[in-house]
Amino acid sequence: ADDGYELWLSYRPLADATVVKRYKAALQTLVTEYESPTLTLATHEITRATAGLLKTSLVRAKTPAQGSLLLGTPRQSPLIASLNLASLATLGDEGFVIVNTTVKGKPCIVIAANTDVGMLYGTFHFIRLLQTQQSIQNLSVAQAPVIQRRILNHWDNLDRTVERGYAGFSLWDWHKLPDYIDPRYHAYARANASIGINGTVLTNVNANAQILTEPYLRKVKALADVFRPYGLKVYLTARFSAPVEIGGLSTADPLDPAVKAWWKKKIDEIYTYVPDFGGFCVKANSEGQPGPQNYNRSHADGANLFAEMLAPHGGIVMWRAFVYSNETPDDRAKQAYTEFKPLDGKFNSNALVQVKNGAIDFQPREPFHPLFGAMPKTPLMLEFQLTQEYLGFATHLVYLAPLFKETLDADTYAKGKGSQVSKVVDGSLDHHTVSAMAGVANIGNDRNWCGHPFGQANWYAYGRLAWNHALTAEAIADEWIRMTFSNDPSVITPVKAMMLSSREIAVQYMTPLGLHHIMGYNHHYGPGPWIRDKPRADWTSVYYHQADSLGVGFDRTKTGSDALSQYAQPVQDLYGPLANCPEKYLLWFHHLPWDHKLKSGKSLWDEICFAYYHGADSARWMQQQWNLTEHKVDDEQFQHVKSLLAIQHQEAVWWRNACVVYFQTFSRQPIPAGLEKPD
Ligand code: GCW
Repeated sequence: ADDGYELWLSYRPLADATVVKRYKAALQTLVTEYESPTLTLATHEITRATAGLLKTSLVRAKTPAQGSLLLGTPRQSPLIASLNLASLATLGDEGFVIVNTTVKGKPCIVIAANTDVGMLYGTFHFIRLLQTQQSIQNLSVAQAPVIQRRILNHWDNLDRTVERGYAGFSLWDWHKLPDYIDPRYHAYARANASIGINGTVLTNVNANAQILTEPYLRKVKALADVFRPYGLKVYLTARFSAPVEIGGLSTADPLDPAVKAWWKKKIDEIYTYVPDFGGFCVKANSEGQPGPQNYNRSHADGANLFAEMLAPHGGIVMWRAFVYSNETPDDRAKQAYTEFKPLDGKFNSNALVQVKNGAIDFQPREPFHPLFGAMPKTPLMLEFQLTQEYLGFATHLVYLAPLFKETLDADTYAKGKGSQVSKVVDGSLDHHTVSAMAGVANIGNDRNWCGHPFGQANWYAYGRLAWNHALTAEAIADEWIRMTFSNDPSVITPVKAMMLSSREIAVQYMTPLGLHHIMGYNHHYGPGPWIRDKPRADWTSVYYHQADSLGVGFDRTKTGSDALSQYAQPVQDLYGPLANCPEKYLLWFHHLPWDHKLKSGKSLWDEICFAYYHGADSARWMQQQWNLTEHKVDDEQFQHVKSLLAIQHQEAVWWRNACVVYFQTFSRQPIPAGLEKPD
């Protein structure tokens, strides 16, 4: 057993003999006509996959024979050029086609693309078809990604600790780089290529300027050289005060000529090490980080400084919109919009504003961030968090694709009905030529990469959705289960049911009905609705739930903080009137009396109790689902997940008890009959 090291690429032998026989007949010869580092990766991958899945080895050839697989680009492969694959014209640098056709009179499966990286993506797609036991006859696949830059953000520090990381230490062994290349760097790049992730920000957004010094740039170059053939570009975080900290200047004012000259020189230097460097991700004037506002300049002034110097090299700057300050007494949910919306149109074309999915902070559930749709002149990135900072770390099983989809599918109404967040982010709504998505990685040096075996599904789902946000959470779960565990329906059915409900279950036992940010102080693990008296009001829980003897919830309507007015009118009409507001967002937007009647006919207090009890019971149901897979999945993984699910259930009960008892001190009502049974 590999205990998860091989991720969704373990290539265990397929069980269905009929399928294997059919695949073997079609896959006897591997045809390539040229050499390149990326083509070598693709041929190794297909060789490894067929050896594992089919226990067969392909014969290498330069011309097709019976049952051939032909890989390449029309530019380098005369056989592929002769096919005149018209669809390639529209598929760009990363798209691919997979077709069954006849080449030189022989039946052949062709994986072709305009670039080798596109061909590598096609190869992984093809392997996925095999892993999930789909037909490889009459294939006519043509795909290209909907988002251009599909990026992981590592909050990894140079001492290898990982901020909000729960899967061990950082993968990047800075001490031994550049000379020692950990084989894991290859495994990491390979996993990303298999799901189309094409960029990685190596360092924490709470940045250390040292990464920009020459010794570190040599290390970064070593990583970039490993990643390049996999189509994976390196990005870094830039600490705004670097000109002062490592440059010896007395200011970091973005409009100061000496500061500009320093950054230009630094950026030019980076490109001598990494000619395809992707650019910078910057957190500025947020949670104590330095930024342009220290010099009375705007976020746009700050972002454009980098954008200008990166543009000649084809780089971008990703300027984060996660800003809030305690000095501003306003609702924290409003602050990003308040600061950024007026800057729309002021950013250079290669400056993207990176916006978290919701306005508070990666909660189990948040309505979409009001900046989406509000800055049509600026390409907005969507930032998801794969590491489960507020969702039970690497201990709780929470499949995040339903959360991602909820945001992507949310309608901003910015240009009328049908203006979903996904269309803002892929650039189609406002006709942007650059688009990007970021996922805060849940990866560390744990043997199984993500700590929880099911954390891998979140890395996987993020990559798949950045490639194609129209995929459903269910389809992605189905693929991942088959690739990771088994094609056996008696495994797929319970595991999929568990995964698809897991996020809703976590919402129920943590923060039902629109409650948010009531986790333990600072670490954000476990319940802490009682948190008060902290250095900042918005670091307490009482700020967010506002419970008192009359009721509970954060009033964000006109009678409260009016954060609702940051949305387009139809969204206001949906969330504002109590009769329309979906109950999942109720206490996000409204402060309501404990006896307020909900759609079920129950009072708010009773419904809160039911949610917490139901959530905790459902965590037990998850254990039962998983138990159905015993002896049908790898035993080590079975035991691992089983132990974690037992903890999750205990902690769901902890959440339930803590929250119900705490809120009861305000509601002063009994727990509804039938729920009080001890657990
Ligand atoms: O979610 C919060 C985290 C911080 C993080 C910050 C951010 C990297 O608690 O640890 O800092 O967001 O996104 O910048």
